[in-house]
Order: sequence, then structure tokens, then C-alpha cells
Amino acid sequence: MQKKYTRLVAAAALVGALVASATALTPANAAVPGIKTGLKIAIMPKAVNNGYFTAWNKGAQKACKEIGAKCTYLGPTEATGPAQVQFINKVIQQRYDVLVISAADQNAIVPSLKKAKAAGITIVTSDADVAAASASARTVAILPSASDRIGTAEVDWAAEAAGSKGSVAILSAAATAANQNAWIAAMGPYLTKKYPNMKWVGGTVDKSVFYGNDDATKSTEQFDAILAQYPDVAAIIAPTTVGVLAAAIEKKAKKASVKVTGLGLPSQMAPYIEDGTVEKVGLWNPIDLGYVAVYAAGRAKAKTFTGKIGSSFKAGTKTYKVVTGGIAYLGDPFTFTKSNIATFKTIY
Ligand code: RAM
Repeated sequence: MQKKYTRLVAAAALVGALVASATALTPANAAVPGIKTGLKIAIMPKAVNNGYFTAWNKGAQKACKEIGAKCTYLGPTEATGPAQVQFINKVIQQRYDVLVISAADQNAIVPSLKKAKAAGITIVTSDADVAAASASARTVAILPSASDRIGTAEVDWAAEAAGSKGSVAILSAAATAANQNAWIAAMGPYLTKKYPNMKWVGGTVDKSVFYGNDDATKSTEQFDAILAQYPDVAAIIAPTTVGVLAAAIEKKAKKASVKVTGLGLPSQMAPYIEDGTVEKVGLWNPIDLGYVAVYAAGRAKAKTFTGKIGSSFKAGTKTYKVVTGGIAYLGDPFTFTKSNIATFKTIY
């Protein structure tokens, strides 16, 4: 009896020692301390066939490799909430650990996100968030920079191109997208205040927005609709990579004099910047945005990051802090002109 007990204790001690050494080894063995390896992560863009999200996913996959996660890029081909919901349901059924998502619709996907959360899936929004009132549906939002910085910068680019005079229209992605709405809201009063000789084509900013649904054909149609309705429009701001590219292509085809600016991928906009169709566009690095979102999600899953206001996390060499709204920002956007597009177009 005594012998048996001793053996058991010895066996237990051995197991204990093994566990202890395994624990001690974890940080060195893990790809990144503070994140569990082997996570199954879904990377869901507004739409898979958008070059911006191809770049975003590139950064996400880089982070996935570093943290030893298995990441799948999945989502709809049209940037709508209902289309995304079908894929969120898949993520739930297929028992993913983490969902990193750019919300095509700030409200329509919220019930599905809540279901996913209840199923134990850690959710991080990136690029486009859910509505502020539904912020509890995700752990944190990883966004490019403060919305007013992005919105007002675009107004400045439009004013610069149009000589600070004339009327301005907006060619947006969708009325359901939180990122678009936040930027447009910041543009409205800023143009009126800063540029006394400029105005919104429809009188107010809200009446000056046309929606191309982040679809090339629809965006081209809407560009044409702006010119038909407001023939002397001085500038069009397209705060979407799909919209601004469609606008540049159509401006060139129609030899239209309207100035075009907005948020564009340097790789897609290069030909139109180089030939002078467009003077300037701007954008952050979507690769970084995807990268940082995966780190935030991996740490949230391991509970080494809470997502609470004031908390912070590390992604690569940088540390990001969560501010009001449960948001961590990347930094200011870059601008692209003839002088630097050659470098940026090779990156994203
Ligand atoms: C489009 C999408 C995306 C936005 C960029 C600037 O690709 O609408 O959400 O962040 O443009």
C-alpha cells in the first residue's frame, strides 16, 4: 500500500515536472509570447474581390504566420451586410476561434456577430466597424486613423485640386458602411467652414453623396450621374478605393474636367496619377491594418489583451492603445502624387 502510494506520488511529481517544464518552455516555444498557437482565424473583408482587401489580407496572413495561426480569407463578392451574414454563419458552424471582419453594414451583421460571440468566437473589426451602439459585439476595432483626420484631409485634397472654389460631390461606397459615414460626416462642416468659396453640390453634404456600392460598374454609373446632374461640379471626393479608381478611369474616358480625389490604392491609381488625370489621393497601409488586427485578436483570444479603453497590445514592434469607442488607430494616412507614386505602387 505504502509502495503503491509512493509510486503514485512519484508519478504525480513526474507529471507535475513535465507540466512545469512545458509551462516554462511555452514562451520560448510559442511563435509569439502571449498568443496561443494553432488558432483557427477567419479573415473576412467587405468583399473578397476588392484589391484593398487583398492587401489587408496580405498583412493578416503575415501576422497569422508569425503567431502560428491557420487563417482563412473568406467572404462575399458583393459588399453588403446580408451577404456577409451567410459567411459569418459559416464561421460559427465551422467553429473558428477568431473572426477579423471589415463590416460592410454597421447594423445588419450585428445579430450574427453576437451569435458568434456567444459561441465563443473572439471578434475584432478592422477597417470598418459596427455602429457605436453595438460596439459590445466585438472586442476592439482596428481602424486607420481618426475619422475626422481622414475626412478633412480629403476635403483639403479636393480644394487643392479645384483651387479652393466650386462645388463638390461625394462618390461613396455604401450608406451602410460605418467608415464611409464617419468620414463623410467630418467632411460636411469642414468644407463649409474652411473654404468659403466652395459648397456641396446638393446644398448639404448629405444631399451630395452618391453610392457606388464598392462595385466598379455601379461606381462608374454614379460618377456619370453626378456629371449629368451637376455639370459644373468642380471636384468629386471618392472615399473608397473602388470608387476613386472608377472615377479616374471614367474621367479619363470622358475627358471630364472635374477634379477627382479620395482614398486610392497607389498600385491601382498609379497610371492615373502618372498621366495627370488625378493629382493626389491618399491612403494608409492596408497591409498594416490587417496585420495589427490579427495580433489584437490573437491576444484577445489568449486574454492577454482586454480591448478595454486604456488597454494596449503589441503587434510586431509597435504598441497600440485602445481609445474612446474601443478603437485602436494605426496612424495618419499617406498621400500619393507624381513625386512618390512610383515607390508606393510597388508596396500596395
Ligand atoms: C474600399 C472599402 C474600404 C475602405 C477603402 C478606403 O476598399 O470601402 O472599406 O476603407 O475603400
